[in-house]
Amino acid sequence: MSSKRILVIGSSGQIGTELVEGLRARFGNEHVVASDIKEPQVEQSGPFVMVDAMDRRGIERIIDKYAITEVYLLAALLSATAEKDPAFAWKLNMESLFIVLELAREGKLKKVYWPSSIAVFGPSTPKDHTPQHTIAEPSTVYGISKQAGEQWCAYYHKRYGVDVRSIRYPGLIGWKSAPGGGTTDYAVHIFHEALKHGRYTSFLGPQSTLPMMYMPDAIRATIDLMEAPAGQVKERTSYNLAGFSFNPEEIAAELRRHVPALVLDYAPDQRQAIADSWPRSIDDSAARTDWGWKPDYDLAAMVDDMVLNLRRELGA
Ligand code: AKB
Repeated sequence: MSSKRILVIGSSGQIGTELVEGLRARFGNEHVVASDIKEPQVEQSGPFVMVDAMDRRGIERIIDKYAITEVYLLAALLSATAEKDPAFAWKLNMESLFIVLELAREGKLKKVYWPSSIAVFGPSTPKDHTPQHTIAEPSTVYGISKQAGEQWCAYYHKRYGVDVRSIRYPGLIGWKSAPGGGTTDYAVHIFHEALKHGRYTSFLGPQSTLPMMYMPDAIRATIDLMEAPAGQVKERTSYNLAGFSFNPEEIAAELRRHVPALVLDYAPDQRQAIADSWPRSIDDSAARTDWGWKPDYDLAAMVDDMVLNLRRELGA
């Protein structure tokens, strides 16, 4: 059994719910402490504690109590929610990162994981096969916080030797947990509505192509990056990661293999402008070369697996 002890901060969200499960399967239930200010979405097979990601003393107490060696910090306001309260989004997204980076600098943690996002890119970024290193002028507060966070991660690594690792997630699609506050959330909602009601109104227009990934790939990538030998982790800002890209029309076409009568309507809202500012597809060759990343799922395989599992879950 592993000697590492992991704390996941923000474990009740979309990624946290599945990451905790993945980490517990790999390192043992008792070796992974889940924490959040919200109750978990699923029953816990290991320790869960309530803590605010901005409560440094509370986090330190958990680190001491459970002899934590690694933190995965997932707490954040996502793109759409962050636009409703930019000042709080900046505070939460930055303060929580500083707390764990400082704890690592002080030698209380061996490793830190912090998620970035395709939101670091903006309207002036090349939209197709967006390179690892390119123009990144984000137009959302979420993107600004992720871009600044990436630079802080690189700074703490270079200046203090902090072993912090990061991935720029595309939109993530899974059936085990609900998304909250993102621009890519439609790609999860459409499955639920298609299977329950046979119709969906998309808040993004038909041609809004965005980079996406199936959650099992994202979880595997996250743990693989954290388990890679330090020398292989060459990007200390954050790694581009790609699964597949699609727009609402294309995912509806795939879904119609399972729900032939699916009706798709469009009512674009303020999230459209955010989607328009992001890349259509991502070049993840650095992640492939440095630590062997390769996705298992393409669009069709993801849709088949989502439908199979959600039909069972929903009894639909
Ligand atoms: C969002 O839509 O805000 C997130 C992301 C791409 O970071 N899913």
